[in-house]
Amino acid sequence: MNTAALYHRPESEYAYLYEKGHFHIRMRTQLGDVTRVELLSGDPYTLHSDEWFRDGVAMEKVYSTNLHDYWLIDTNEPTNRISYGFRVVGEDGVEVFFSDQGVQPFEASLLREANAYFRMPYVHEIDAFKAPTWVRDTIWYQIFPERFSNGDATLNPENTLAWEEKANPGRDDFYGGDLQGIINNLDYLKELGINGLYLCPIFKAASNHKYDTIDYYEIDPAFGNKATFKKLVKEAHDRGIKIMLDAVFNHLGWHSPQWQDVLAHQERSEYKDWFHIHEFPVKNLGDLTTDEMENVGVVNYETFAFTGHMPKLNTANPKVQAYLLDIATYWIKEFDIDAWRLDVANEVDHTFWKQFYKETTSIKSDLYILGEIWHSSQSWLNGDEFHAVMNYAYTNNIENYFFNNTLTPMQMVAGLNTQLMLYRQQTTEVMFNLLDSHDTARILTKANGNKARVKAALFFMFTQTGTPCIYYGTEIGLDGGNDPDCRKCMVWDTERQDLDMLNFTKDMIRFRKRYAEILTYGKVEWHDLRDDEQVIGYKRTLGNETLIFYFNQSKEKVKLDRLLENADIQLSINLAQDEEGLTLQEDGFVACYHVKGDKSE
Ligand code: ARE
Repeated sequence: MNTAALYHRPESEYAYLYEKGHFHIRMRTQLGDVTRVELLSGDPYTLHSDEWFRDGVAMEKVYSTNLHDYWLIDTNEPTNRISYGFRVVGEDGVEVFFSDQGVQPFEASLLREANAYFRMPYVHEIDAFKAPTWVRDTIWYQIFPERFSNGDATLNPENTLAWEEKANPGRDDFYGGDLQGIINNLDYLKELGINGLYLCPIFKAASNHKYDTIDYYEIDPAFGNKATFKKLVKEAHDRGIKIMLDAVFNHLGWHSPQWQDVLAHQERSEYKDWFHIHEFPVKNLGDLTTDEMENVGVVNYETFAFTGHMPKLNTANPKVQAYLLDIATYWIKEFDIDAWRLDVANEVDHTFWKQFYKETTSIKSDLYILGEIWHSSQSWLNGDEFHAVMNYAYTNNIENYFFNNTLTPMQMVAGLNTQLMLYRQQTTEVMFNLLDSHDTARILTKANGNKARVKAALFFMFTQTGTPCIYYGTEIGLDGGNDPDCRKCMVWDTERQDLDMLNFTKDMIRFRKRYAEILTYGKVEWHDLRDDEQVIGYKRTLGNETLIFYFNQSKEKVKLDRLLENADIQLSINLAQDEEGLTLQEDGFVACYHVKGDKSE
């Protein structure tokens, strides 16, 4: 047995309170190296008693990656005090005791050694990672406000182009999208089936994307005003749709009064410590073009990326903290928003985010705090900063399998499981799963126009644990390359919408809602990963209900196994019933619903 591969860490994603009475303990072993793991646990104050030596309880091997197997047990200790260790049996028959003191040959005498055990001295519910429960049932829709719908042409900024005037929008184009345009289409969104709306920034800013904030307290005049926004929130809430705004707290915009004051007064500015300025006079880049601004290289003040017009805020400055926290709480208190998406979240200090979490959730206990982080994010997901992140690191595996063909089925599953094992179960349940956004090429373009692959990848994502997001326009067949091409105007002319895709998206969202319980809490079993054929078969099981899925990305049709004989097909593409029974055509998938026991249940 490779004992060096044994891993566990208390008070982490390896040992945490999932919910009252359910303490999750995970243990990691080298892939294929261990046949059995038992948990030996009990109240540390009963260690002397004979009952302590009751047999270990078998843990279940729940996930595997390309390197490790992960074992899980859902346990509980009535006194909330837990000492525990692991009896590990290797494929080679070697038996060890793995505990706080490392690895030793398994000897009964060891078990009486009080300090040998991992400890959860007292499991406090108040310490547990808590995520707002409404998020688990949310299906998100992301809107880039400038390009969704022009509802009030009187607000059009100067040089606004006609809607869809350019097939490929330019970086500095304006098309007049606004909040009224969103209000006008809430019934469209309701009918689509989404119940969460993520709006890219809407506060006053100079650009069409509004990530270069001028005034966080004002709605951008091209988008509308506070009255319109208040109406948008109410109309959305009336339709059961939650609202998430975009907080750009890593930096301010060039035209913000604070930065303009620095440019005017330099070292005498009252805002000089609001930023990271290395030397004065601060370089005035005001006359650069957008492209020049976005590639200024290293200047004498810190910026987002090398974007000169986005000076980085000093969020360690108490005045900046107070300013930003007031903004964060203002839009909750005055407009009843439900969530904040935090821009460039990984480059703002943890100290500030801990304050942010405390202040905002004290006003709205079920606020959803979503960090924009493109990589593994354990440091921000311990329950005192964010509830979740935009789960690019997880969904990249789906993209690499379905679109880029750089992963086999087994490699994709290994990548998904690697990410899943970084977080507590309750975190995974509210992760924001997306396959594209305003920062990436659109999935139809990533799939080189192969709609069947887009449907398969979306459906695959919709059947995983975590809350899925549709980027505006995906449902009607919008394509687009990297930013700014991924920000085309929404197509409202039904003659030019892909209605097949629209109906599929509605069916997929209905499917997700119908089976929300299984798709959130159900056990995952990969029962058919055919690396040589690019076929994936897996099941989600909860209680006596099982969903069975097949995805065939090969160019051959695949005969589906007997599992499907008495299944009700719930949603499928490219599924054929022929003399051999059910076969799945290339680039297809099927979801079937098979209840063990009484079908009428
Ligand atoms: C401009 C250029 C882009 C360029 C970008 C960064 O147009 O081509 O990639 O600068 O140099 C906003 C506008 C963008 C504009 C940007 C700067 O929407 O159009 O882009 O301002 O003017 C990283 C960050 C991530 C950030 C992306 C853009 O980690 O936080 O870069 N995303 C947020 C917003 C953006 C917004 C900003 C930040 C600035 O969502 O819309 O941009 O407020 C890999 C890396 C990621 C990287 C990602 C994308 O996956 O792992 O770290 O994200 O690529 O580049």
